[in-house]
Amino acid sequence: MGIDAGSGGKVEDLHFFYEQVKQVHGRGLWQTEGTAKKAATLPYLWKFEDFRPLLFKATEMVPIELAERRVLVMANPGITSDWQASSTMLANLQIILPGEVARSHRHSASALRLVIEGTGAYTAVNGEKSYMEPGDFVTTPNWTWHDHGNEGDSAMIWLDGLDVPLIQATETNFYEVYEAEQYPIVTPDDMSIRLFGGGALKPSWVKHNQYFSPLLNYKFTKTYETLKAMSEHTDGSPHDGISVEYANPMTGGPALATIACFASLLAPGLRTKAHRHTGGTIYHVIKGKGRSIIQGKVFHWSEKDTFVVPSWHWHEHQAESESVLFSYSDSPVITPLGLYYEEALKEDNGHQKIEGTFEALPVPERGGGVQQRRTHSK
Ligand code: 1HN
Repeated sequence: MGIDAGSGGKVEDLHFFYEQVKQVHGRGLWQTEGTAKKAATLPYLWKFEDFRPLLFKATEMVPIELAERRVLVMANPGITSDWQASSTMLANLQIILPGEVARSHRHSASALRLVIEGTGAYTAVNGEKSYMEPGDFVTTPNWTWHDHGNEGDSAMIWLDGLDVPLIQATETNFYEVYEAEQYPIVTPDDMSIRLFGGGALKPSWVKHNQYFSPLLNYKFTKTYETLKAMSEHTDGSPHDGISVEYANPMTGGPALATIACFASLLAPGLRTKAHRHTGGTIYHVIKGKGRSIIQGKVFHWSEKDTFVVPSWHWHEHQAESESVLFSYSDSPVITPLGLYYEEALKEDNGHQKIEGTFEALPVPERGGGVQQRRTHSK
């Protein structure tokens, strides 16, 4: 970019002037990327079948004590940092073997789990264990102590969603390791489900003035049953099918301070109508097979795959078999600031023109050797 000498002066004078501005760590706004900067998040899809063998390989190669969490991140190739799925969020796959414990820590980032396979493992939050089963949506609110343990007899895998890039951008990222491997159990198992899992019934004596939901585990059996009951007498949203938000039962607000989470049931053969909205959204296929058209490109998905729809990208979904899509979005951050915009596609009966099919991008050479980051001594 750059502006050459206008009517105001000679080219040499202008260069001298720019140099003077540079010397005080300034820039002419017109010289910067500034407002012209384009969004970096690419619509992208990660196949679970590509990651699953690598997760098991990681269990042989990387002891859990070393990794703290045995996690493979799904890195969006449009973003220069090597670990983000979208501009504000992470999407990771975590594996934990029988008998293993992922030690206790806490951070100002909010986290969620969507269980993919296995049973018998728990997440403990501030001393309350919640046992996880496939399809369960589990919350780890910001600044709560949490550890995971697998008391079952098979490996357990789940999707981790976190808002770390957002928290880093606001420079409010704090992280602390607990002094012991596990935070003491101080609450009966699944107490939050007993207290707050009753749908429209909430305990009248409990005060919970927090930004996040007090419910630690939204069981899939209940979510699925609710979606199916709704689907008997309504088509739901033209854009998302029968779609529910995992709400904070005390306020009706989002499950996590910065992340809103949803489950959508798509009937076999259903094709939704395209819309676009601000806020990046990460989708995970709990069940089913189908495709989504994102900004004119077809993304084929099947069970356990994960994909990202960046902010302000047209998208519509088409289910081949009955499908349940889990999704999470940074909308709680942008909505209170007046930055949530939404638009339905008017042309072609609400369907995009198809301009191609998604293919994984080649992996760039990033250089660097094998790195192992950190250990925590016990
Ligand atoms: C974290 O705390 C977990 O608790 C998983 O399981 C992934 C990625 C970045 C930062 C913290 C967990 C994470 C994480």
